[in-house]
Amino acid sequence: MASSKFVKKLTSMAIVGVGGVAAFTGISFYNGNEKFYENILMPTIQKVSGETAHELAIFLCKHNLFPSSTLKDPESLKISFFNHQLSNPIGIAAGFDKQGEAVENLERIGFGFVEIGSVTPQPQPGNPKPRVFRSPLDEAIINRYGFNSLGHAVVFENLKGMKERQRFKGVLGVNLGKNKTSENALEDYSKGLRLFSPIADYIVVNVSSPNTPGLRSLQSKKELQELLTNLLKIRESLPAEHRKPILLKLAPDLTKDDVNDIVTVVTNGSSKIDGLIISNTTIGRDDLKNETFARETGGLSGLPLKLKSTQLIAEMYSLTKGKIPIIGVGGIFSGQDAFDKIEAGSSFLQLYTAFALHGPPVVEKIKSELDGILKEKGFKSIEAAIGLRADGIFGSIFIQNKM
Ligand SMILES: Cc1cc2nc3c(=O)[nH]c(=O)nc-3n(C[C@H](O)[C@H](O)[C@H](O)COP(=O)(O)O)c2cc1C
Ligand SMILES: *[C@@H]1O[C@H](CO)[C@@H](O)[C@H](O)[C@H]1NC(C)=O
Ligand SMILES: *[C@@H]1O[C@H](CO)[C@@H](O)[C@H](O)[C@H]1NC(C)=O
Ligand SMILES: *[C@@H]1O[C@H](CO)[C@@H](O)[C@H](O)[C@H]1NC(C)=O
Ligand SMILES: *[C@@H]1O[C@H](CO)[C@@H](O)[C@H](O)[C@H]1NC(C)=O
Ligand SMILES: CC(=O)N[C@H]1CO[C@H](CO)[C@@H](O)[C@@H]1O
Repeated sequence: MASSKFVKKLTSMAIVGVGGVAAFTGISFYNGNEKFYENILMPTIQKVSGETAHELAIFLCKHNLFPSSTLKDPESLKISFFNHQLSNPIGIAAGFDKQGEAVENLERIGFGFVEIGSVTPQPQPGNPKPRVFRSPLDEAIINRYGFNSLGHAVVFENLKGMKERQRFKGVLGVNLGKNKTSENALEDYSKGLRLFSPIADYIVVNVSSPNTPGLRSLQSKKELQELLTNLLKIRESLPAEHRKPILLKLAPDLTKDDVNDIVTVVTNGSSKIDGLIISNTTIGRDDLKNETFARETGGLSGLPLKLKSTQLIAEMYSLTKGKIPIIGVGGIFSGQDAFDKIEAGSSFLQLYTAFALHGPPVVEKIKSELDGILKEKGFKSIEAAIGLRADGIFGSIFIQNKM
């Protein structure tokens, strides 16, 4: 039943004709399983540019054209997330639904929670195109979007409409960005915090992006301390029901000193945040097979990021003694990848690249594989496995300290 509805929707969509993509001639082959995506939809999507593929996927989501997942989330995957209960720990990472227009369909696809953004105060166009590159060979994406955003006002309206429809029952994160030309990161983030706190279940701020000049300086201890202390103060000034968890998202390209500084700040009284998201994309280009791809500038995600992000998770988990919940993200394609991130110290997970390259079935695949691994190893829940192998087993490859 879901499938015939999907075909009908796709047909009407083909009439609407997104970007002239005659993508859906294969509609009649659709039988509601992974094959439709692997053999028809995803290869078609691979033929258009990275950004068009992204727009197409957002279009499909926005109009609820991806069918609902038929998998009932296994009991073992249940986990509490701050004051909420998730039926599974796998969320969609920031950057997919930048404008907050696809939230409902993302939940129906089977994601346990949804993070939107990054959203900047004023609208901004981001970098010139092309700015998204895929390498199926490497199972990787490089992007240099540069924070294209419709801005706070539009994204807020999108989310408000979504709340009013009352279809979305899940957990919503809002990832805050700052305008490229903005001199004052705190001002941009505090605007975002005030505006989105009533509507979001958690808020994310970041300390790094590979594309915005001057960004890395924020990773210096004092600035980070100041930023977080101020944001937490602002949160305290909000009505109690609007005080939401604040999470900090980290880049994976940190020196040992950076890591120590961040740990000192995020565990210290007045700047103690509620969680970490590890990690964002990397500026590294290790182990890439596709040389054309490797030459593009921007943030690299997917398989080549996997180990680096797992190592930083393990390191952070150990240094914070497991006291700060971690959302693990970076190159999760399978149940084993998810389980590794959990054993390294993540309580929750997110993905982007696997979803972009393989479509919705990858979410069900990861969930059932993870359930299988937990059962096979005798874990009744995810909680029981968090951080069990945080101490050294994933190795450590810090980049050299700058000084
Ligand atoms: C095309 C693209 C755009 C992204 N945009 C953002 C963004 O706006 N804000 C953000 O915090 N992370 C962004 N990310 C990073 C992802 O949220 C995630 O941290 C990263 O891709 C690693 O996960 P993955 O290997 O599963 O893709 C983006 C990633 C990609 C591929
Ligand atoms: C290599 O990278 C280029 C640029 O992203 C891409 O167009 C091409 O499809 C990639 N090739 C393979 C085999 O992944
Ligand atoms: C955001 O960007 C716009 C346009 O680039 C700029 O005018 C503005 O000062 C920036 N900062 C804030 C806080 O809006
Ligand atoms: C902890 O935070 C306070 C400000 O809230 C600061 O004065 C102090 O230096 C910090 N401690 C460390 C070890 O950084
Ligand atoms: C992560 O990096 C991407 C570029 O790869 C950027 O768009 C995004 O805003 C960054 N996010 C954070 C939270 O650092
Ligand atoms: C998406 C976004 O705004 N990223 C920001 C991350 O943090 C640095 C430092 O404040 C900003 O300059 C970036 O713009």
